[in-house]
Amino acid sequence: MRIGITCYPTYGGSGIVATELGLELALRGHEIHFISYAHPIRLPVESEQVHFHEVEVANYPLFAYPPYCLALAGRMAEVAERYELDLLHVHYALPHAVSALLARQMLAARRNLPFVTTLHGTDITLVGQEPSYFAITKYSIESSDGITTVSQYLNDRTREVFGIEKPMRTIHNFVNCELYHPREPGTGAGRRPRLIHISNFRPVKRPADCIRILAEVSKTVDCELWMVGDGPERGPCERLARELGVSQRVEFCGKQDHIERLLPGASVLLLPSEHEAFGLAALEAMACGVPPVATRVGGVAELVRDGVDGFLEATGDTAAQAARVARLLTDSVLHRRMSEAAQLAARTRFDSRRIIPQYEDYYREVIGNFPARAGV
Ligand code: GMT
Repeated sequence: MRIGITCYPTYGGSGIVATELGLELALRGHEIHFISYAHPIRLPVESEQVHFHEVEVANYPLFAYPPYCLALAGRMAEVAERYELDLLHVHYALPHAVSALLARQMLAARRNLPFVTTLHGTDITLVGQEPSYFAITKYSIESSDGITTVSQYLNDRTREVFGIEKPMRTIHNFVNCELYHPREPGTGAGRRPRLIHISNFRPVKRPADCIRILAEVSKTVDCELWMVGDGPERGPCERLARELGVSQRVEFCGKQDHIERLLPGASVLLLPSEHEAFGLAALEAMACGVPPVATRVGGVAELVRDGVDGFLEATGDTAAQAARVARLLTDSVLHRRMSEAAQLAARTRFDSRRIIPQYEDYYREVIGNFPARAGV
C-alpha cells in the first residue's frame, strides 16, 4: 500500500507512535509518505521506502494565525495525487483529521482518498473538550473513514464524550522488542539505583510528583532520578528539587532521541500522570525490563497489571508511589519477578510484530469499504 502519514513531528507520544508505525510499515514493504511541518524526530533522514514532505505555511500580514490546517490539506492532496496514495492515516484529531477531510474532498472527482484517524489521548480528554474545538473534533471524527484508539479506555471515552456511534477500532500502542530490551546482566552494577521519568513535562504528566517521590524514597534508599524530556514543568521541577534538598540526586537530561539506550540503566519508571490514554513510556520501559510505578488512570491498566508487571496507585498519592518504589529497590526477588513479567508482557502482547498487522488489516478494510466514485 501507499500510505500518507500525518502527525505532530515534535516530542510527544502521538508523533512517536506515528513515526514508528511508518517505519515498521516500510519494513513490511509499504511505501510511506510523512506529511508534516517538520521532520519527525525519530525518522531517519534516509530510508528507501519512507519519504518526507514538508508543509510550508506561508504567512501574510493579514493573518493573525497562519492557517496550517489549510496548507496541510493542500499538501496532502498534492502528495496523494502525485504518489497515488491509497490512504491517509492521521494521528491526533486536530487539526489533522480536518485537513484530511478537505484533501479527500478536493480529490473526490479524481481519486479515492479514504483516511483513518488515530485518537491518542489529549485530543479527546483535553483539547477536544475545549468549547471552541468540541464540534469540529466531533465532526472530524465522524467524517473519518476509519477511527482507531490507542486503548479501550479512550474508545469508551470518545463514545461517551462525543456521542460517536460509528465503530472505532482499538489498536494498542506497540514497541519494537528487538530495539527495546534489557541490557547485559552486570552492566551498571555497583552504582546507586536509578529512577527514570520520560515525558514532555506538561502539567498533565505531573513530573513534580517524581521529585516528591525521589525525596521520600531517598530518605531510606540511596538512589537517583533521571528526568528525560523537556516542557513547561521542567523549571518548577528544578526549583522543587532544590527546595526538597535532592537536586544533587536529579539529572535533568533534556530531550533525548535514543530512549532505548537510557531505559535499560534504570530500575523503575515513574509515570505519575493525571491522564494517560495508554502510557507509551511505560511500555517502552517494560520492554527493557524496567517495572513502572504509575497512576491508575485512563488506559494504563490495559498495559500495567498492578502487582504483576508494575504498580498502580492513585494520582497525587506520592507517598503510596514512593512506598512501591522503595519496595522494588530493596526487594531484589520482587524486582526480578516484575522485570521478567514486564518483558514478557511487552513481547507477547505489545510487540510491533503483533500490532502492526492489525493496522494493515484495518487499512485494507477501510479501503475496501470506501464508496466507489460515480462512474468508476
Ligand atoms: O502528552 C503526550 O505525550 C502526547 C500525547 C498526545 O496526546 O499526543 O500522548 C498521548 O499519546 C500517546 C501515544 O499514543 C499515549 O501513550 C499517551 O498516553 C497519550 N497521552 C495522554 O493521554 C496524556
